[in-house]
Amino acid sequence: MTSFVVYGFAGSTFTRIVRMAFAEKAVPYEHVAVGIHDGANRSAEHLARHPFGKVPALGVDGTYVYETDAILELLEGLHPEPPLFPDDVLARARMRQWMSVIHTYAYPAMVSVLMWERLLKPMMGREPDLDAVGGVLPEVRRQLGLFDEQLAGTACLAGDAFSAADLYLAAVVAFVARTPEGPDLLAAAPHVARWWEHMQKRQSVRDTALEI
Ligand SMILES: N[C@@H](CCC(=O)N[C@@H](CS)C(=O)NCC(=O)O)C(=O)O
Repeated sequence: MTSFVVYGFAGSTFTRIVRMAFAEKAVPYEHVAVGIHDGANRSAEHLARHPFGKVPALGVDGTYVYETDAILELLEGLHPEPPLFPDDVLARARMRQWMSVIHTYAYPAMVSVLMWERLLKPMMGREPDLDAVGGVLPEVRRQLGLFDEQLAGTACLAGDAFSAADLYLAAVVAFVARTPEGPDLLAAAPHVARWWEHMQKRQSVRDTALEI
């Protein structure tokens, strides 16, 4: 049987996506902590797993796969049940669209700015940059509005079937919801709020929840 090792840390958005995917499929894996705030991601040991110094990386039978999207592809191929990638061609394209949107646009706004300023800096005893927060909020609202439009018509992000796109969105909305602005942001995106209520009941989301 294939053995898996997930290298990353609990607070990492992308590591959480991979861990949720393993949990959804009930596939066992070893989790090896690699932090980014202590520079462990830049160590020679980790660069051998992920030459760009990011987490997660996946160890699989003596080799490494990196980039969350690629890791999910591998997992889906080896463990197709329950599916995280829809069979329907349009739904699969929609899933890829939202995964890319979250990676490319939502993560920088919602995690790199809003979460960093509002959750992480205060946790480290540092003052948030409120100008940066104010500057990013219109874009966060706009993006939540796009997810809301999609979720107004479908139960899940890529359609009515649960998919990897829901894991991507869960990993960023989990942070947004915990910011001081979170309740107002979610009140303005009621379909996202309803979806998030459901998502929080999933075992994969509960098992990977952060204790911050
Ligand atoms: N493209 C990567 C992104 C991974 C990523 O950005 N991970 C963050 C943590 S959530 C990281 O490693 N940051 C460390 C850094 O940028 O130095 C993927 O899809 O896995």
